[in-house]
Amino acid sequence: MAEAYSTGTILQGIGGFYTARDEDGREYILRAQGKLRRERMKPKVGDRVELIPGEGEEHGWICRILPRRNELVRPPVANIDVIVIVVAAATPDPDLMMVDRLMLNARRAGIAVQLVINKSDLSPDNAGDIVRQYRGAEVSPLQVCAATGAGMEALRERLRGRIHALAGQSGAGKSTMINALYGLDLETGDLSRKIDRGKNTTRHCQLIPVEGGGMVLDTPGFSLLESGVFDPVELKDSWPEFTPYEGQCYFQPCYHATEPRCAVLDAVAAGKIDDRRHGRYIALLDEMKLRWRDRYD
Ligand SMILES: Nc1nc2c(ncn2[C@@H]2O[C@H](COP(=O)(O)OP(=O)(O)OP(=O)(O)O)[C@@H](O)[C@H]2O)c(=O)[nH]1
Ligand SMILES: [Mg+2]
Ligand SMILES: [Zn+2]
Repeated sequence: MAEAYSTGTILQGIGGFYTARDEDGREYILRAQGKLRRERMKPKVGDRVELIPGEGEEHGWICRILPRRNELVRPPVANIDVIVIVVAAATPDPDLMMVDRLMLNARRAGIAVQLVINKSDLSPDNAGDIVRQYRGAEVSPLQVCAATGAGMEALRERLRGRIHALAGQSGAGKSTMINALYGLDLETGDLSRKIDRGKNTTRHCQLIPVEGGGMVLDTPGFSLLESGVFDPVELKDSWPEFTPYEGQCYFQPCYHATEPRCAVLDAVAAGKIDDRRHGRYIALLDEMKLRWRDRYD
């Protein structure tokens, strides 16, 4: 057997068979070699792997999984460059608590965030307000309208050549956006239509190569809402707005919650940090403190 190794990216895996794609766009059907299975190294969508192509109709083999830059458990994907958090300016009402949770979990996984405010046609005021709330959050907020295509060119440029996944509330317009960006034909619609379709909507998560060398992750119900339990004092590290004030509080470490002479609270009072964004931080902090306290239950 030819031991000609190639390197590829896993696009999808179904029933132990993986599809990988190499730099030149060649696709391979592969199975994981026994030694990977024995080491319980399960390839994930997004994994870079060394592979031996199959001959003729034969499938090939995944020999090695290259080190991951990051990985998520649910969905099981690796090496995502950007998580695009999509929030609608209206319909559904924007759930910014969910947005902040998604941001937190992306950050903790070591993945960059691009915030996109969709349906800006329905409420330009809300859209502008959301942009203001995330100033300083290092998410480069972008207002778009996936329905008309407004802002899509700018978004496409930011995502060019990168592996990205879209996350956000149901109905925010993620599928509409992917279709508008790349001329695809993913299913969109309102909730009632989706319920009508019943169980047929379950699909596997897969990476779709798009123009410019990037790939978009298509996965039904990509929630990214689970975060591990961690020491709540680390929570503030995921709020880039606080960074300029770190080390200036009277207490060290400081939760930036109720402490006296807190530089972050002063910045909130002075309007330098958005008070609603800080308020959601406090809500998440309280939640994390409870979970941390109960972690051995
Ligand atoms: N007015 C307006 N409607 C939009 C816009 N983008 C999407 N929609 C509509 O919003 C509805 C939901 O869009 P989808 O793309 O299915 O939403 P989704 O985020 O993929 O929803 P899930 O798959 O359930 O998570 C559809 O009826 C779209 O036509 C927009 O920019 N403006
Ligand atoms: Mg969708
Ligand atoms: Zn503080």
